[in-house]
Amino acid sequence: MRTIGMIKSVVVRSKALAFAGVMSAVMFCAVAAYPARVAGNPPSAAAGEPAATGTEVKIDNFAFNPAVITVKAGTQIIWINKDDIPHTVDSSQGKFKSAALDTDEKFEFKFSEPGEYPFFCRMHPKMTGKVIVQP
Ligand SMILES: [Cu+2]
Repeated sequence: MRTIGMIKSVVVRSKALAFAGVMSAVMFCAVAAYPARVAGNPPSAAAGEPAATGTEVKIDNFAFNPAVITVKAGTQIIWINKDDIPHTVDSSQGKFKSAALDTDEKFEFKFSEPGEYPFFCRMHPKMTGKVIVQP
């Protein structure tokens, strides 16, 4: 029947359009993320300290780096967004919550109590990390 043929072709065309939309969104993200990666500073392993004991967590290329950071109680952690898109830093336990951080914006939180503090980006919940606070 002709009618069915027409409906089918309309459905196929809208699927193709949706696919094209997704592809261009993916490509845009890839392009947007690229300059941030190139501009990223070299890791600062100053004073021969292991990288994971510093107090700065970079947000770059949709990831927290380092993802797990161990500090002494009383340490202030600074997260800095090096991506070209906004991210957040949210405690999984509701202990802290940043605003949306634009490029080069920072969020700071001082960890006074020993324990483990998982966190994530509420815009991209697959972005996760953890602060381990030792006595
Ligand atoms: Cu994010």
